[in-house]
Amino acid sequence: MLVRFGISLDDELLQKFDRLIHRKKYKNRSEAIRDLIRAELIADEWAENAGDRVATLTLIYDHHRFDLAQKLVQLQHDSPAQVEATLHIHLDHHHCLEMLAIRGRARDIEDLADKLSSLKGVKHGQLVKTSASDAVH
Ligand code: NI
Repeated sequence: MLVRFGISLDDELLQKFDRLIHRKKYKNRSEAIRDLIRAELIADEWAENAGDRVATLTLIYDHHRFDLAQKLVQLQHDSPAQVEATLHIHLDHHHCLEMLAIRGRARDIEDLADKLSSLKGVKHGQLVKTSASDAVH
């Protein structure tokens, strides 16, 4: 069931919001507001450490770094979070890009992402926390 409701806000704030959603290619305010609400609900879901969560981690690393590939794999095996799939791309002579789909408890996923991202030779790590649960859609 679709429910309509009104929002009162400052006209300057509304102009800023309209410029933002135009840049982000939203067709209308309703869809933009729905996505903002979902993002907050997902953040709230992740704040609880109960239940299954799902995320992707993207890493860029220097594969010439001694032992790095082995450490990355070891940490994944040791984690209570489950790495469901990985995608590895040999970007150039020095760099690998790796994407990991991870499932598990929120803190276990964050802990694994922090450990992998902070290894020497890992140049960038970005964790995207998401959700497909009924609680947020
Ligand atoms: Ni590679």
